[in-house]
Amino acid sequence: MGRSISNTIRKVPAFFPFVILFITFASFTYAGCKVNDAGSSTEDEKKEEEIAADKGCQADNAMPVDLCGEMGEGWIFCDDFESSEPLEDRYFEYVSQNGSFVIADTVGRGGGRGLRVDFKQGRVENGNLKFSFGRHQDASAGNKAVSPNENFHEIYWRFDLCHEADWVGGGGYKLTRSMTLMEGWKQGHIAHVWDGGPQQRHLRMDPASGIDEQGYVVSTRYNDFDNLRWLGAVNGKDAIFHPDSVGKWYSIEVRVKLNTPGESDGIFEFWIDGELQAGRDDYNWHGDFNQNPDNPGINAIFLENYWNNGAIANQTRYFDNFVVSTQRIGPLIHDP
Ligand SMILES: [Ca+2]
Repeated sequence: MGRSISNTIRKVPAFFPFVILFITFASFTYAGCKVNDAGSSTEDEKKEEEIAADKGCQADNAMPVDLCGEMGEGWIFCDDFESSEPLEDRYFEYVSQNGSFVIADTVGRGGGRGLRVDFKQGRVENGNLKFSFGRHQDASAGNKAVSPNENFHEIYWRFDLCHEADWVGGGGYKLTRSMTLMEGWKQGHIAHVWDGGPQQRHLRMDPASGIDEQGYVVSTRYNDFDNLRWLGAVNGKDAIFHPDSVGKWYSIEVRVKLNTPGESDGIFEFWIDGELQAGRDDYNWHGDFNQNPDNPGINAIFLENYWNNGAIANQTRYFDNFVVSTQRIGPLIHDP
């Protein structure tokens, strides 16, 4: 999203000389610290950049800062977090958790802005962001939806992720999921991507559905565990949360395709830096639920920082460049 900067000039003739004096003083005091085309930054930004670099999440010149200036083929949404518009304008729910999950200057993958998450020891909910698209039954979930009259049966999404270099505790449980969200937050397919494997050092896809194999909605509310079908989890092959692997940026991409009505041919797979980690193409996500074109398809994606039994340390991770598409996106890194 493009950055928008507005300047307001007000008339204050009586104080004009003082204003000139103040501007001169302010310009002198903050010389070299304003954001400008040459790329200089404020003292705070420099401090933030140094902290991020010390922690291993250095800016990566191979990733453009202005990723969303030109949308790729099939893209329905792109957020490089460079926009100064509030997140609430483009996400139907944003939980900053008292400022723990926020947009911050210079922490992005390309050196611009990104999302910083400060996990707090013992805290379970560390903030989340909820994006919606396509047809919705729930007014609140649908009120910011992109392409609200369309049904999406196949979707790709990607984002960049970096955990600081001394990060501990595996992947910290929840990371992202797509779903079919219905009236009252009943759920159809839920494509969970969270941590798993030995010492929770891998990403794991863990598909579930609140629609039975015949296509009837059995979910009665959000996370209705008593009524969910678990379809079979698979761990990704790379241990990106191993202590030797944190401290650098990864591109995470996920694909979900709902099954053909009545067939067990639904897809769930994911890549890290363009390399396939895990995938299956035999899931019965929805029975024949999507035979009816009035029924919603895939319509929400969450980015999450929910540590089931409380974060084990005060520590930080970063997100950038969230893209949602109907086609494969790829890592988006420029060749060196
Ligand atoms: Ca960015």
